[in-house]
Amino acid sequence: MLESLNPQPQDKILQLIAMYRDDPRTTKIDLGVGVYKDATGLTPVMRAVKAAEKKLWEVETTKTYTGLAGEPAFNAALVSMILGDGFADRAASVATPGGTGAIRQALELIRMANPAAKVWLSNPTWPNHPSIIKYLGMPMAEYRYFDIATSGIDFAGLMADLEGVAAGDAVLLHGCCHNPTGANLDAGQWDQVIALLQRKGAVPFVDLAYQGFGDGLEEDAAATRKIAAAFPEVLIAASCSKNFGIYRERTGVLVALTSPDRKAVVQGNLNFLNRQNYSFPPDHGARLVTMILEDATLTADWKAELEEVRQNMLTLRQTLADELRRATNSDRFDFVAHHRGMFSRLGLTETQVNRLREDHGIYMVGDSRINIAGLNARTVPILAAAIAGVIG
Ligand code: PLP
Ligand code: TYF
Repeated sequence: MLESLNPQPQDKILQLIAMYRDDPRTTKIDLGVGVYKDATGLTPVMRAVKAAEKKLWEVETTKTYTGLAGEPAFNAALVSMILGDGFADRAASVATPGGTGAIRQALELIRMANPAAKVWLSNPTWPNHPSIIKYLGMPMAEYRYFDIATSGIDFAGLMADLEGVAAGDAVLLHGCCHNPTGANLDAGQWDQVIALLQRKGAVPFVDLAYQGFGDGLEEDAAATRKIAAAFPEVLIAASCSKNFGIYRERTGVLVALTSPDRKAVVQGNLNFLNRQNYSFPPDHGARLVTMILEDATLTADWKAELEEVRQNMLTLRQTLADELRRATNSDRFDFVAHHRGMFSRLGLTETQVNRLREDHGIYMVGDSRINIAGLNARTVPILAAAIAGVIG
């Protein structure tokens, strides 16, 4: 049986990790996978997470199964963190293994509810989106998103393409901090997208993997909250991997907003999907998040550290934009300071990306996406000089 299997394409982002590891140069710089790193290159366990883990060891009395949907307190805390108050009567939710698990469950829910529904993706988007959709055999379409000339949003292209959305189609939107481009809709553009999708009868499907990494915890949820208020049905796949720094704990949530009288049936279907795929979702990370969000002192400390992380990335963005101005004697890369989140797509060719890796030991994804958090004060000028060299 197994001899009939064919090799699978590898995830290019994860492939880079291995290439970087195998590079013997001590001067190498890793701007690949989206993991936050401090100035010393470490991905620390956040203080509040450590404190919660210590407390959990003391108070945890059982590791018996949790509920199929996870612990209700976690789901409630996340719904409130994402949406604020006022959505509890519309929000069905399940804990999932990370944001990826939430995306997978959301797609399966869409397929179960309406096998003909197309899923619309921004071009470009996180490669796992089309990969999972293809694997599930679902119809898929793209909308223009990124303007290569300005490294901003191709808003006219986006609106023109979304005119093709049919009633009942799901439109995947990055709630904040677009991956891989770093370019994001402004408030006025969100309003126009919402009005268009309302007119089309679309179901918004929000991927929220970086709440707190862009403009702030509340600010980064603003678009999702507007969408939640504007549509009868919304799917939200949220990840705690980045904002709590608990990547390997696999902590996420899928929220399905519906009408209060449909909530129980939708909840039952979410529970069913969890049961089909893995029964109970992972609990450890979810419990840590709940403990942090239910304790005012831990919440305050977590928010303070998350804000340090966000500010650090903003400073790196500004210094990189400044250094690139100096090194290239142009404003070509000023967009780096205006982008938000972990990533910016620099607009380099594949040949230039390869030269940065081969000649300079600088690793970025092939589409020239860099992880801003992979930089520090020492490496920013090195990157800027190397870029100036390969484009010159
Ligand atoms: N969605 C996007 C756009 C991402 O970049 C990621 C990765 O960080 C995720 C979802 C899900 O991440 P995880 O499954 O690690 O929570
Ligand atoms: O885009 C990134 O780098 C992060 C991390 O299969 C990631 O979202 C990358 C690939 C993958 C899972 C997570």
